Amino acid sequence: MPVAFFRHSLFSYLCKSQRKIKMKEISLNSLILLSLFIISGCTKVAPPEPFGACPTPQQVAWQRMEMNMFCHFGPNTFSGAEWGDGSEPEDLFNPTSLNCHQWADIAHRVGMGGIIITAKHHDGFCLWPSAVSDHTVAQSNWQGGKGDVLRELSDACSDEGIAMGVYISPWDRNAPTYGTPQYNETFCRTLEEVLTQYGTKWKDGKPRIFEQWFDGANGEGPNGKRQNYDWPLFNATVTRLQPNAVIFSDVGPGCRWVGNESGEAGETCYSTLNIGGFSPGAGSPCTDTLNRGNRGGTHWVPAETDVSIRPGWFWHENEHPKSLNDLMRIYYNSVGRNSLLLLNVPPDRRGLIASEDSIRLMEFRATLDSIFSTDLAQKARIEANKTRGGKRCKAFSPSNLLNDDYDSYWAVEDGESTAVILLEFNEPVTFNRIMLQEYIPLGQRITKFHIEYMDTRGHLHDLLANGTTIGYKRILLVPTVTAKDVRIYIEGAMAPPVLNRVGLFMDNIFDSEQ
Ligand code: FUL
Repeated sequence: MPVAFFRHSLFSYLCKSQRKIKMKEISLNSLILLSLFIISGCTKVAPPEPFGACPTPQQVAWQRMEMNMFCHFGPNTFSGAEWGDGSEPEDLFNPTSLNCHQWADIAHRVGMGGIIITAKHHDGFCLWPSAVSDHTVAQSNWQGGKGDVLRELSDACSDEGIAMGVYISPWDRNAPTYGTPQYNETFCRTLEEVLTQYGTKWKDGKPRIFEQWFDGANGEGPNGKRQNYDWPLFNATVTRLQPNAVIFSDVGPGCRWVGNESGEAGETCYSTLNIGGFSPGAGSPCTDTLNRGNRGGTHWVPAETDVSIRPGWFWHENEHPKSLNDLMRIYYNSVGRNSLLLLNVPPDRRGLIASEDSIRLMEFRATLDSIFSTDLAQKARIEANKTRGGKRCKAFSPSNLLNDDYDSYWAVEDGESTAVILLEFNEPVTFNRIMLQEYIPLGQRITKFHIEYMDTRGHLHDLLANGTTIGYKRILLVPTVTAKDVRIYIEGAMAPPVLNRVGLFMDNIFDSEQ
């Protein structure tokens, strides 16, 4: 309802009422309420309806974590392999000074909200004393067979306030029943053990797992057979035991593989995916689809970019962490493209993150802080040519794009699919990064945008052409410019655009040519 009409009808209601009721009968309270109603101008304007497949609150919380740490750790750390064949002697696993607090502390300092550990990789070795396997820490000499990596990580995550997730590979090159229907049952018992005993302790004393990581790999087991995985049973088991866990696989249901291991989400990246007829592993959609998602797809299955800080997933003696520039590229190509970054930082044979990795991570954090702690958009006067409820409607005002309240956003009227946002500056600002965020609890909507700016001499220039998706967060790398104003043209959307943040930043460090 247009504000003018709304205000007019309120006024006439007031006048009519005044005729009927004597002034003294109207309580002071109701007068105050009515005045507030008139001043706000849009108290009754409903928020936009959610559009299409939308995230669960758990998926929103997960996406807002932005970066998590992956820890590949197990017999491969000691053998130098990437894929153990399951015949490794248990004694091979022998970290000399395991300290999961060090992992959690590093994750915390780098701004990662969670750690996902390879509780069981393809070699089948369990990092906890599993009752359904005889290939575990309990059969090793490490800590006299009394050690439990998952317990230590659960305690460390609880102490440091870090969420804990688990990678549990269905492919098991050690399990004797692998390749028979019985294995699916055994695998569920494995899940049950982990998902009931481990995780970050919450106030209610119960351990929580924030993400269950399912690898779709399906090779041969010890008897040369492949397994027919019962994915519905596996997923139902996770959901029953850890209802808040986001389940990762090639096709979700909680989040999806981004389609490569090089740290690159699609420039166009939808969080929605058509999952009908697909399954994890060989039955998944092609990697290009995983990379980009499906426009208006049937399910909310956002992309997770898993990539290692080192060449391998596991720690290897002669490998070293990637450069700071590479980490920045990965950040822009994942978090900056509507994806969560799951950065693997493999502990070494001591059971510690090597200092060269932790130093690189601290440099990475310092660089992110130096770029993103000064938002030049904060200096702008902001306007939009359209606002839901009209210009005076505070609830959906473009000024919401400049605050840090996640749940306040700018929106337009139903039926609209285009709009222009203008940021004007008293003093010109110099920047080369533009950040945009859609308010994803209401779905992903924007499909096309471009950006222009006015230089200090009053000339208009294209800054970015052919923008497609935004999603939870989009960070656009543009040439360094000095602008008197910035104009964001939303040219296409599947439903009325809803944005909750606009930011402008200057990055003097990352070199895209390197
Ligand atoms: C893959 C595995 O085969 C790799 O070893 C690694 O764990 C990676 C994250 O997932 O599918």
